[in-house]
Formats: sequence, C-alpha cells, structure tokens
Amino acid sequence: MNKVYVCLIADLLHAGHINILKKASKLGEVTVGLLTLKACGELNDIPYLDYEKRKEVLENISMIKEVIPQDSASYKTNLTNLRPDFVVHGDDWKDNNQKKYRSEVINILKEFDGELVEVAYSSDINNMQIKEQMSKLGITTTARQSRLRRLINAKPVVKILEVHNALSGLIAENASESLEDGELVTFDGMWSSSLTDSTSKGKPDIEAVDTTARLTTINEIFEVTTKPLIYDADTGGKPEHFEFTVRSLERTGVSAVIIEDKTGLKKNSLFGNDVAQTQDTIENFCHKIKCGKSAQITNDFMVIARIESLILEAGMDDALKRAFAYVEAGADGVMIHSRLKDPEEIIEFVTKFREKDKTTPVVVVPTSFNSVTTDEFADIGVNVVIYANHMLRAAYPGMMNVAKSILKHKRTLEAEPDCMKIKDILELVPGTK
Ligand code: SPV
Ligand code: MG
Repeated sequence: MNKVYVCLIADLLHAGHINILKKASKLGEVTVGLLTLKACGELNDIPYLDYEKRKEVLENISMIKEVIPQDSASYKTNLTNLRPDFVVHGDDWKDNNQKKYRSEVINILKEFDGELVEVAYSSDINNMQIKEQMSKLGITTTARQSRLRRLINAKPVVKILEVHNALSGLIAENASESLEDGELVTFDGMWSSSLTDSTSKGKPDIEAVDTTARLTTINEIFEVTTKPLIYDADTGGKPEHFEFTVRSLERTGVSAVIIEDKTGLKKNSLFGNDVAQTQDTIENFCHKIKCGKSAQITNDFMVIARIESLILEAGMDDALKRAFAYVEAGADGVMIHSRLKDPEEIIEFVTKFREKDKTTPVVVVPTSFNSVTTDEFADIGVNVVIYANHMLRAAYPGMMNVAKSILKHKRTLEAEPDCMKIKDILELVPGTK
C-alpha cells in the first residue's frame, strides 16, 4: 500500500479539504500531519480550535488512517521519518506564503522518489475568505480576550500597535503589508497607551484620565475591531483599586494589563530621571500583582509586570532581581523598559532573564531603541513588541500642518494635497453611504 502524506490545519473543514482527502485516499493510506499551534503561528494562521479538538475531527474521517503532529511549517521532519510515496496538497500554495515550503517538499521527495500531487484548489471556498466573513460578524468578549495568550504561544513574536480611538483601531485591525518573500504581515493586537489616550484627551500622562474614561475609548475601539488589546494601567493605583480595574478590564474583553513598579505621582517613563519618579519596593509591588491575580475570574487574563529599574538608572541587577520576584509573585509576563537609543541594556536584560527563565513572556516597547526589528527581538527571546505611540505621533503633525496652512493662505486649496480625498474618507468606513 502506498503511503500518502497530507498536511492540514483543519480548523474550519470544508469541501476543499474533502476534495484533497478523496484524491489522497485513492493514492494510498493517508497520514495527516496536523499543524500544531506553533506551526500555525509560523504561517500566521492561528486556528480557533486547539490541536486536540482538530485531531478528534480528523480521526473520525474514514479516509484518514492516522493523524500525527507537524510541529513546524516545514514538512522536513515528518517527510524524512515517514518517506511517503505521495504528498497531496492544494495548488494554492504555488503563490501564497507557503511557496518556500512547497520547494522544500519537492526537494525532500526527490531523495526517495516521492511525488507531489497538487489538487486544483476550489477558488470559491477557502479558509481565508471564511475567516474574513467570520471576523466581519464580530467577536465575542471571551474569544478576543483569550486570543493574546494563544498568539503568544503560537508565534515567534507578537506585534502590537498603539490605538487611541476607533479609527486608529481600524488601522491596527486592517493594515497589512506583503513582503518580498510573499509573506503577508499584519498586527496581532492593540495597545491602549496611557500616553496617547491622555494626550488625545488633552491631558498629561499622570493617571489623570480615570479608568471609566479609558474604558469608554476601549469600548469604542472594540465595537469596530476583533483583535486583542493590552491595557497600560500605569502604576495600577492602590492594590485595592487595582482589583477593580482587573475585573472591569476582564468584563470588557481586554486580554492583559501592564502595571509599572512606580509609586506616587506617575510621570511618563521616557522622562527618566529628568523628573522626580519613585520606584515602588519589591514587596509592595509583588503584593499588588498578587491582588490583581486573585481578582481575575478568567484563566486567560494576564497581569504583566513592568520594570522601571533601567529607566530610573537603578541598574541591571535590580531589574533582574525584580523580574524574578514579580514572576514568583504570579506575574504572567514581564515588560522591561529603557529610554536609551542603544538597545544594549535591553538585549542584556532579555539574555540574562532567559538564562534562568525560558518561558515567561517578555514584552518590550522600542520607542527609543527603534533600530531593532521585530524578528531580531524574537531571536533574543522577546515575545511581545509594542509600538506604543506612533499612530498619534503620526496624526498630530499632519493635522497641525494643515491647520497652519489654512491660517497662512486663508483658504484650504494649498492644504488639499496633505489631506485625504473627500471621496476616500466617505468610503473609509463601511456603511457610510
Ligand atoms: C505608554 O504608551 O503610555 C507607555 C509606554 O507607558 S512609554 O510611553 O514609553 O512609557
Ligand atoms: Mg503609559
């Protein structure tokens, strides 16, 4: 009997999959290599269902003899072990982000005279279209909230974009870029920044905008988006107040909160020691983390501890000591911050932290050390990169220039090239017509 290998995610099974399996089972005994969450992450295609649930469905399909895990987007390990006579795949991978894996499969099959059989892919039905339709329907609070943990587990690095209103939320939701190797890149989620939320309300970043106002903004963002959101809760306030914040965030569907280990009147970290800022004691901050963790009611919500030792020039040893203490106290992740342009101290922190702790998610906010790419952060063991203020910083100069131009020219003719076309703004938000 010939051995046939088919690789699947099998999240949303449809007629296209059945067509491939029919073809495969005619050729011999079918082994399905089911992509694990990590492998799906490499393809930027995070399934709704976990591995075991997807496996159970496939195991009950009579055309399939066996389901084995494929732990990487590359077929290499499974094909080398199994040495199948045939690999069957839809022909859509000739031009999509799986192109390079297709070439690899062809080369591996040559080693033992295997053959690649490609089935014409039904263009009227595909996963991406189904997922797009589903996301248009919206998302439940729980599905959005749990998504961040799934993304962190699945992807080498999670990319988060700052949002300060629903319109910037739409950018985080929809912006995409096709890279040279065919990979389509998008943002994974959103950051509600204390700096840009306060600034867009004309207030300083000193915890002057209360949680209710912050949540109103988030609800507006959530009305038009489906991606997960990380909330910047500044110091988290008093532990007793932080417990309520955690509950409110969870109820809204926020995935994670980041609190920083400062106390007293909070000032933005990027001032560093140029303004008076006090770091909390390890003991107090651990207590606050514990209060937050015991207040949450879902398993998925994350409390992430932000270490300000490098910002306040308290040294690397202090930063590391705090990181380990905060994890010990129950933090689901650590964020390390720096205001130096040179990424050296961030790299040193992450490397030293990873020597002792291989799993706790590490978050960075590369506003100052902006030369490092997301891929480079992934390579040193960072899990989440937050682009923390760029949407608002991009919008403000554009608006100011146009306002000045109107004053100068006493009309808008000269400002038009710097403005979006009226036709485009009318069509920007679906349903305007
Ligand atoms: C924010 O975006 O509000 C942050 C990051 O807390 S930073 O401004 O760099 O402190
Ligand atoms: Mg902040």
